[in-house]
Amino acid sequence: MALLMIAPWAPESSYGRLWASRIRERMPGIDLRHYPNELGDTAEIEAALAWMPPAGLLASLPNLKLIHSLGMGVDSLLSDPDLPDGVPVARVVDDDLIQRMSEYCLHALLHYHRDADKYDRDKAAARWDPAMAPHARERRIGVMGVGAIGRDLAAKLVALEFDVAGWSRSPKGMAGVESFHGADGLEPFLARSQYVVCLLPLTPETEGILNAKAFAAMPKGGGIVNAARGGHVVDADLIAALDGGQLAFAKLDVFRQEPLPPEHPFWAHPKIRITPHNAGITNPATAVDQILENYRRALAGEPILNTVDLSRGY
Ligand code: NDP
Ligand code: OXD
Repeated sequence: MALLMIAPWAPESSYGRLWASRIRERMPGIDLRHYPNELGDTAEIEAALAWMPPAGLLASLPNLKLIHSLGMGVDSLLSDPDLPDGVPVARVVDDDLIQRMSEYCLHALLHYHRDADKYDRDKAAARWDPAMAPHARERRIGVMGVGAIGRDLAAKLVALEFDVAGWSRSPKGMAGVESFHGADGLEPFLARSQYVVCLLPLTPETEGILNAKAFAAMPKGGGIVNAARGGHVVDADLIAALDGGQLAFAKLDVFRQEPLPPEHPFWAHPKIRITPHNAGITNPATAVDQILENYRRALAGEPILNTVDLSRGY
């Protein structure tokens, strides 16, 4: 029995070595193989730990009992048209990663809430021009997706006294957070949210959800933070909303194509801030135990933790 790691980073990179050393430390004697060089006999592979696997690869492993995402998102696994039937798909749900994601979003939101770009411009012009920022309770923030990450972010925003709403598929009862849900709840949610943070999974229902219609529904002069997936944003609609003044800013961590190509107009856009999909990088030190617990469960035929509902896509 073997665990196959299918990852876009090289096993000899520092991140690759961190994963391998942590896995071997926590499960001595494990037959850990890296795709493609150590694939070996595919019949011996009983679990795959994957991020962006080549389409069809998982289906070529005849004795697979578990497909485990290397991160919280699973879109790069579920987009495989040949995803094998009947094999559970699990994801990482890790407090370390959740904290990093909330921190990223808070940093972005506070940046705009306190008008940090103005003070950068003022510094460049040696201009001393203090202005009073609105109180947090006058700032209406909308969190799209209040699952593991969005719920944590919303609670932290409430603790800072922001006026917070969440949008999800099912209604929520979070203290201090106005709950909107379903297709009918989207427009009123957007209409009350000056700043919108996207923390949705990428599914056929959420693809392109941040589009011209959504931006037009938001109050003029607001902005978005997208730390979920690039496929949530319609790029041309975002640029038009920024250029036309409907939106004042966008902070983007994720893109339809990653790395973001040098010729992409987002790079040079003055109202867009970019980070290279590092809002929350899975930390092997904290995530490996739950992955190996699932590996043990798969081998023992026990129920798997943090499984994905394939019909919902998350
Ligand atoms: P969860 O699965 O825990 O939560 C998803 C939330 O989205 C839920 O509240 C769910 O509603 C809601 N949702 C899903 N589909 C819809 C829909 N059609 N309409 C309305 N609401 C919907 O996800 P996580 O919080 O764990 O992660 C969210 C995403 O963050 C990941 O899928 C990944 O893409 C991204 N991510 C990005 C990282 C980065 O570094 N940039 C790092 C980690 C994650 P309900 O509660 O009703 O089910
Ligand atoms: C994730 C990510 O989904 O890093 O975990 O994007």
